Amino acid sequence: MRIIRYVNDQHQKQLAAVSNEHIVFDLPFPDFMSVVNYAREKNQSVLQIVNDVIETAKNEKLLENLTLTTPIDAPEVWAAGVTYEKSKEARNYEATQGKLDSETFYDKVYDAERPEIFFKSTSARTVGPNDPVYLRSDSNWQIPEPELGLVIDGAGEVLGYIVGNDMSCRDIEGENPLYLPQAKIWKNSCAIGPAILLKDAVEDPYELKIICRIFRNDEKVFEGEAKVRQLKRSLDELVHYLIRDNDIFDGTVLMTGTCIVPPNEFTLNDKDHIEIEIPRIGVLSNPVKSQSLSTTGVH
Ligand code: DO4
Ligand code: MG
Repeated sequence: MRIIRYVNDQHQKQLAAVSNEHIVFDLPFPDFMSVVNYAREKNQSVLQIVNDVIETAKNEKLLENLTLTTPIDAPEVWAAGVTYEKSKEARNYEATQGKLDSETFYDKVYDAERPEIFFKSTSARTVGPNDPVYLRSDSNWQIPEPELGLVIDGAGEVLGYIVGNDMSCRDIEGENPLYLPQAKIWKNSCAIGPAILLKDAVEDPYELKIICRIFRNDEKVFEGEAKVRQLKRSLDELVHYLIRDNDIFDGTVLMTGTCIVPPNEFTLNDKDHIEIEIPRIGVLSNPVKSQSLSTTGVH
C-alpha cells in the first residue's frame, strides 16, 4: 500500500492511498502525519486505517490520470553518504582525478563506526514528481544520486519508504570536501516521491531494487541498477546517528546514500530527463533545467 498526494479539481493537494492495482482512494486526512497520528490514537497500524477507508470508498480513481505532487512536505531532508562501495569509488575518483595512491577520508568514513550524515534540503528546496530539478550554474560535472529515502518521525521510527534524488556536483565536492554543502544544496536540488510505501507493507527493505535512467533528446543515455542489500550499513544505524542529540521533526526524510553513479565522463545537461525507480514505490521522474546566473543572487 502506498500513500500519494495529487492536485484535485479545487487545486488542493489531496492525500490518497494507492492499491497494488493502481487504484487511488482519497483519504479523509490533510497529510501523511495526520494518518500516522490517528492510527496511533486508535492503537492501529496506518495500513489498517487505510484499509478501513478503502472498504467504504466510493470514488476511486486511476493513478495514471492524476497530477502527483510530493507525498509529504518533509520539513527537512537529511542524507547519508559513502554508504555503498560504488559511492566511495566515485568520491575517490573526483577527489584525486583518478590518481588515487593512498587512503582517503572517503575510505576512512566507509569503514568508520560513525557514518557520514549531512543536511540536504528543506521543504521549500525539495521538489516532487515531474517538477524540474535544477543544475548549478557554477558546476560542469553534475549527476543525480538515486537513493532510498526513509520517512521517519521525530523519534526516528521509520514510517515508510520513498524514492529520493540527491542531486550532486562532483567537481565542487572533488575540489574541496569543505564545499560539500555547495555541492549538495541549491534551489531544486532535491527530489522526493512519487509515493510513500508504508513500512508495514514491506517485509525486507534490503530486497528493494533501485534503477536510474537518464534520457537526452528522448534517447536513453544511462541506465544503472542496484539493490539496497549492497548497503554497507544498516538502515537503523543511519537513523540512530541522525537522531543522536538532534531535534528531528515528524515527516523528516533520510536519504540513505547512492549506489548508482553514471560513468565519470558523464554530466547532466539542460533538458535531460531523470527517472529513478524503486519498484513497489514507483518512478520519480524529473526534467533537468539550467539555472541562469541571474537567479543565484550574484551582483
Ligand atoms: O561524501 C559525499 C556525499 C556522498 C553521497 O551523497 C552518497 O554517497 O550518496
Ligand atoms: Mg547522496
